[in-house]
Amino acid sequence: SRKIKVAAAQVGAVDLGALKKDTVQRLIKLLHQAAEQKVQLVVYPECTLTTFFPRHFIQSQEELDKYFEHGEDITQSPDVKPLFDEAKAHDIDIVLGYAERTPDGMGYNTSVYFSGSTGKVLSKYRKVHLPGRVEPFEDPAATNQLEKRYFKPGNYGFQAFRAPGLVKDAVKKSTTTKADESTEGKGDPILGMLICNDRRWPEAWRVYTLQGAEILMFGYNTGGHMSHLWGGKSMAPEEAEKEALFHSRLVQQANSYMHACFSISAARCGLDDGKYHLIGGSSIVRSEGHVVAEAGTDGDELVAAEIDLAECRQGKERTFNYGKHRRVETYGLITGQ
Ligand code: CDT
Repeated sequence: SRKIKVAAAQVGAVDLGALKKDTVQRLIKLLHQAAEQKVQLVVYPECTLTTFFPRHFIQSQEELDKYFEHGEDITQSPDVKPLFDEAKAHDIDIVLGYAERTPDGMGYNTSVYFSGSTGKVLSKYRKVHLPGRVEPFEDPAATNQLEKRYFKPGNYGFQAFRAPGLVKDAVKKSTTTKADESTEGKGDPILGMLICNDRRWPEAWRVYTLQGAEILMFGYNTGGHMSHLWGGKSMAPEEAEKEALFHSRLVQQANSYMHACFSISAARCGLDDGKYHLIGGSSIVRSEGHVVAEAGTDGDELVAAEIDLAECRQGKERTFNYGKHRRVETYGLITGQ
């Protein structure tokens, strides 16, 4: 067996004026709960550190920049450093989503994988599938989704990586963090990160699992009342929330099963500024598609479970054995070739 105790750290409402350092204290509180439960890996949401600002049309660059982390190394960002220090002190690996402003001024919707045992960032991912629009709605009262305005599409692709030491009883320890085939299913776990809307795109899961990924991890900010943004029919708020939760669960369970990997999802949720609703539903899903654990609230909540990566072998070696059963000669249209 290859067991790991993992958790999604769901984060409830974060208002527009919330201070990052206060939000980070909430994240640390969740980390301490994780430590008490002997959790080894904690996944935080997308853009965890602030309110989900792409819902607002922000015209001042100075104002906009307050929602971003600047520079190359998030672990040294003064407001956020205490979280990484705590993760290191407790030897817990964390995935943290945040808005990244690079030194050359580009904005990305980013997440990092930080290893508690080494105190280093092992991998960085930048969101590929940016939803929403570049231009705001004409109606000033409308709730926007301006990710395409504030962020560039991620330019790192989907790079799977190893997390050394996470599986305590791994048969063979890897010597690098690169995902390689020689120890697949035996050594340190092979991981991948997605961010929110990416979870709805099977191509992203497939590129990771072609590299042997065993756990996909992602945070999300998913509006409960945003069917207009999808061009969908207008619905009563309760119906729209149910539909949003249904689709969120559906894509996570179906993609976990079809790609024979576990998945951990963490919501930023609740009612920001008392009026912008985001769904909860943070969960841990097994490689056969079953939900192991799921949030019961729309607030700060740790959703933890022990998982056994050996379970992935059923899908990876039988039902969805890529080497034996894929028919790549028929898939050219998917990549536009
Ligand atoms: N943050 C994010 O990617 N949210 C999207 C909703 C977009 S509304 C058009 C999601 O897929 O949940």
